[in-house]
Amino acid sequence: MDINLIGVPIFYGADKRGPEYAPAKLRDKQVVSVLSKHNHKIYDLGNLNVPETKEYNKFYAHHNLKYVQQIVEVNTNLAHMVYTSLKAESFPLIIGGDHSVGLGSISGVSKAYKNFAVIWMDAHADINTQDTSGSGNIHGMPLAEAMGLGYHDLVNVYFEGQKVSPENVFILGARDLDDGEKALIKEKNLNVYSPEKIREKGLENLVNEIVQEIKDRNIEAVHLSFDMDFIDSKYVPGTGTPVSEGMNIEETKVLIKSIVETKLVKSMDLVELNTLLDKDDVTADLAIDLLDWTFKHMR
Ligand code: DIR
Ligand code: MN
Ligand code: MN
Ligand code: MN
Repeated sequence: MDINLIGVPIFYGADKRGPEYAPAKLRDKQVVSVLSKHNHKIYDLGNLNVPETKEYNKFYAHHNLKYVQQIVEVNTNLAHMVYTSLKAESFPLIIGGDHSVGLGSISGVSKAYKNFAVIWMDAHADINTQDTSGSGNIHGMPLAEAMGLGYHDLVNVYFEGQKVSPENVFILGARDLDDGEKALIKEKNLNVYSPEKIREKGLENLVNEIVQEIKDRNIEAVHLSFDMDFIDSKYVPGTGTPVSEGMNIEETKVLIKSIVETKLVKSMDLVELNTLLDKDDVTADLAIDLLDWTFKHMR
């Protein structure tokens, strides 16, 4: 497979320094040769430009959306990179950065595929809007914007309107939800599976169930968006908002393997590796290990 590696060194969505160093860290750790082992051809497209801004401009456009203009600009460019990669029959692998990049990735996928699903592996649901967010951090909002909910400039990134329909979104691992997010899950009847629910169903069973649903709907592609905080906080010191009660590394690998083996995954984000918070590179090494595992099972 041809893989386009796209680095997005952004921290604006998290409003906490650290995730912007993840692309360089993973390249230092030889991400390109690790992925090449599995008979893939890796094209490292480098990093997207992230515009500089002053911290006092944080709320320039909206009082509860930090750095919204910069995030719109980066995601517009990212969306086009993802779209052109898919058109060239390459696999876009997006290395964040914080999870605000999920909006650009999904937007690019949305232009390439009419009928696709998103599997969002995260301790959070990332479905806040400017009206429900307690933090104003846009990394807690990308899935809502991709579903057409939230601030106009974010909802209309790359092209106008909704990028993915709510029934095609599957959120795995969520265990830290804000009140507004809980209300939206009810209202839209979103597919959200906590670690507890995943274990109860059985890991492979759950993936089979999701795959059955998406095959019934003639879905042609799956975008996999992986937030490092999906994994239990005791294994991931190097992430901005760690949450306990998550799945362990083995469980995570079982899930990823069964998702990837469906052959439906055509694009992926790996986000929220915070190198400044990391301890002895354990989270960076884990990210490399997970990418190695993911692309070993990708055919
Ligand atoms: C929280 C945290 N729900 C927020 N979200 C995070 O700020 O909206 N997402 N950390 O990954
Ligand atoms: Mn996230
Ligand atoms: Mn998260
Ligand atoms: Mn919050």
